[in-house]
Amino acid sequence: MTYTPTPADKFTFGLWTVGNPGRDPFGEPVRPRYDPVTLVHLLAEVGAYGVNFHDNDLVPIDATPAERDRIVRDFKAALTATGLVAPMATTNLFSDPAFKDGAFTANDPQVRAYALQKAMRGIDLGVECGAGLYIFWGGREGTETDAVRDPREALKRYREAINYLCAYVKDQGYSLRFALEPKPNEPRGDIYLATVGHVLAFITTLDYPEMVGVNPEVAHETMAGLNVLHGVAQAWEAGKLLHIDLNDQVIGRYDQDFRFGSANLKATFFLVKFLEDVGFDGPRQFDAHAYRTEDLEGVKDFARGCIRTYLILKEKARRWNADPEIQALLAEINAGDQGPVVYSREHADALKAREFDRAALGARGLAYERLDQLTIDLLLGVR
Ligand code: GLT
Ligand code: MN
Ligand code: MN
Repeated sequence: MTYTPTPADKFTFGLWTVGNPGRDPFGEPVRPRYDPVTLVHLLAEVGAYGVNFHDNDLVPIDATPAERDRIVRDFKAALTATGLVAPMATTNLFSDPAFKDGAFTANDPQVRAYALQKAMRGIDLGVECGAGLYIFWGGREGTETDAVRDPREALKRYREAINYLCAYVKDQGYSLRFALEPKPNEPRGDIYLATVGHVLAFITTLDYPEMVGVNPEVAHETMAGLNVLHGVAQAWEAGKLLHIDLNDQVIGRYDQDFRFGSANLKATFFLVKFLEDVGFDGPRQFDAHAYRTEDLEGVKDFARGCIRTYLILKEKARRWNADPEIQALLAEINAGDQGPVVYSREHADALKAREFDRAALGARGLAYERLDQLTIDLLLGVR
């Protein structure tokens, strides 16, 4: 196998990922900042299908209108030259000091208004570059102390902002959907809408829920100590999985944004298997960055590694699904399943009267150890 990506894989990267200069809270950048055109060419070189961006990854926050137009023209020319697409865009509502208390949820109404203005301009920019999806990651929407804001007020403001922006998109006639990206903490002490579950519930309270879905990130759910796959599956089942951020993270650590699959191989395998089994056809964005030890070649190694690991695990998933021993075990595990249980008075009466051999149910071995070891053998390449 060569594990060569194709456009149908829809592998994308943010400009901020391969463009990450390796700054951290304790250290200065270790790599130069490359311009968007250079990064588009780098992504084409490593086999990506698309590139995503924040408004200010592309256009600096203090650019003049003429500079903006030139930058957008050059970026679009780079897309044409490389054949890359820009399926997703987002707003940077977290870097500028104006957003130190949040953007849509900030206590200062001027900050909230500025955030809406910036988001509308970002949406215009995204649409101009061909994006069909717009992400909201509320990095600064949170607190260090709950003395400053009632969380209900924060949710009310968040809702107001998303409703406003949905109405803006409709009014402009854009064909654009939103995806909210949860994260439990960092850079705030606590961030509102902490997990996929919080976001799914919040969406049902919006004016245009059909326009809004979730963008789960592997690292963010893992930071919350959760099973990413379970959140992703629930989003999928609700028809809300519009996009996914793939990376890796060790539970209990700082926000690591590691190369996809580099920390939790088995969890990563089951995630890839899920996305492939259900036929998820949204972009698979690698939202990660290279180790701080890397130069530009190392950044390419990082990007190629994300893609390669995905494709290897996709092939492993195909083999898992075709493995006779694994499938026989699954058939055995699920033998006796008689389909959905539907309520009727008769069914309930019969069920209440039925005798169960509780001891036998509890005594039966389920062979899950064998099934898991077969999975491990397959992942370790001895099967
Ligand atoms: C930032 C964050 C990511 C978000 C990006 C979109 S920005 O890098 O860590 O998880 O997806 O705003
Ligand atoms: Mn992300
Ligand atoms: Mn992240």
